Amino acid sequence: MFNKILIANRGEIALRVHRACKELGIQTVAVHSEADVGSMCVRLADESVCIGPARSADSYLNISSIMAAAEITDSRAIHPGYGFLSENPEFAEIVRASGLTFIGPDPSVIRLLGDKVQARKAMIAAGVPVVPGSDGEVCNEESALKMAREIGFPIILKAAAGGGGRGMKVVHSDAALVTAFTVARNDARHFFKNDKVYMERYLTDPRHIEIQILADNHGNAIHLGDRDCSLQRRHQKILEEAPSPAITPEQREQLGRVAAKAALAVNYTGVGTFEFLMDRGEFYFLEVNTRIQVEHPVTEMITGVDLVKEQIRVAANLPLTMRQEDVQIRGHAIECRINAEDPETFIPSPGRISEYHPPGGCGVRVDSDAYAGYRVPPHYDSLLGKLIVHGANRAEAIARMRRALDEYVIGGISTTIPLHQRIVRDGTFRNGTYTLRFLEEFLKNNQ
Ligand code: MV4
Repeated sequence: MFNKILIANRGEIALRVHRACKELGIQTVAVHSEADVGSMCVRLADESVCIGPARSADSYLNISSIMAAAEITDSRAIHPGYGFLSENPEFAEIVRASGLTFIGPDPSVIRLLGDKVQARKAMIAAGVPVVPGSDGEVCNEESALKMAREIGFPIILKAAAGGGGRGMKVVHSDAALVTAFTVARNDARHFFKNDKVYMERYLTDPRHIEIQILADNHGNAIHLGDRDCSLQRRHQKILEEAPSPAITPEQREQLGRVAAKAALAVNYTGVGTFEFLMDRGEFYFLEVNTRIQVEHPVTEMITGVDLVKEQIRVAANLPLTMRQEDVQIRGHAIECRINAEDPETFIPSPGRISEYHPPGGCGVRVDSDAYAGYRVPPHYDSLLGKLIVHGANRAEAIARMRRALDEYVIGGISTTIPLHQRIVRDGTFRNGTYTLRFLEEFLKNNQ
C-alpha cells in the first residue's frame, strides 16, 4: 500500500479522500489554492502545500505545481477526486511518467472513453445497447441529412470530446439541421479544441440511470447496482437516489452485468460509472465517467462498500475485497446536494458561514467540509456538501431526508436546503415517477 497520497482536489471530495486514506493508514498531502488555506482538508491533512492563486487554472489545474508538490512531499500516488484533472489523460500520463501512481484507470482507457465516438464503438462491440445513431463521426452536412432521415427526427448532435451536457444541439427538422451541424462543429472546436461531432436519436422524456462498477488489475469486474440521477437542472444533478424507483431488480441485475462485462472488455480498472438513458423500459448507453462521482455515497449506503478505499486498493494492485455474489443491495439511499446558492434563482452565495449545525441520528451521513466560521470562496463551484440518508425502504429514506433537512442549520449564506425541503414533499417525487424534465416543471410551478 502507498505510504503517502497527494489529494489533487478541494472541498468535500478532498476531505472524503483524506478520510479513506486515514482508515487505510496512509499519510495525506493536501494541495490548495490561496483561497483555500482555511479549508477543512488542509487542516486535517498530514501535510499541505499551497499550489497557486485562487483561479483554478493557476492552482487545481496547474499540473507543474501539483507535480512539484508531489515531489517535495515524497508522495507515492495522486488522487484526482472529481472535476479538475480527474479525467485528463495527459495528467494521468505525467503522474505515471514521474514514477507515481495515478488513482484511476490507465491513461489509454481514460482517453478512449473520453472520446464519445470511440466509446460508443467500444460499447457496441461489447454488446452494450446504445441510442440509435451515427456509426462514427458525422463529417459533413450531406451525411448529416442522410443519417437524420434514417434515424428520424428529433435528433441530437453531440461533441465527441464533450460529455456532461456541454456541446449538444437538438434538431427537429431537415431545415434546421444544416445550421445546427455547423454551429455544433464550431462550438465543439471552440470549447473542446476538437470539432468531431456525432448524432443520436433524441429521447424526449427519459430517466438518467447509471451503474457503478468496480474493477481490479486481476481480471475482476463487478457492479454495485444503479443510481437514479434524473433530478437535475441544466445538467447539474440536484438529488440522487439508489436504487432507482423506476427499474426492477431483474433490470438492475441485467444492466449491471452488461456494464461489468463492458468494463472488462475495455480493460477498465478502479471505480467507474456507466451512464444510461431509460426510455419506455429500454436502456441506452450514453458515456462512461472514469472518476469517483459526487453521488457515490448513495451506492456506499446501500452496499456497505467504501468505494474510495476500494479505488485506492485497486490502484495499489490489490484485488477487490468482494465478489459479485457478495454485493447485496440493502434498503434505499437518497442524496441532496447542498449548494451555496439562492434556492430560487440559483445565484451563487459565497461568504462566511456564521452558524453550522449538521443533522445526525440514525441513517444520516453528511459529506461536507463546512464549519462555523468557514468562508465559502467565490472562485469555485458552489457545492458545500451532501446530505445522504439511508432507510430500510424508499418511504423511510424520504421521511428521514425530510427530518434531516429540517434539522440542518447553515447560517450567514443562502443554500439549496429550502429547495430540497420542497422537493421531498412533492407528489411526483414521492411516487418516484419523475423524469429528466421534472425539476424544470417543478420550478415553474412552485415560484
Ligand atoms: C441525450 C438526451 C436525449 N437523447 N441523448 C446530457 C448530458 C450528456 N451526458 C448526455 N445528455 C443527454 N443526452 C439522447 N440521445 C438527453 C440528455 C440530457 C440529459 C442526460 C442526462 C442527465 C441530464 C440530462 C438533461 C438534459 C438532457
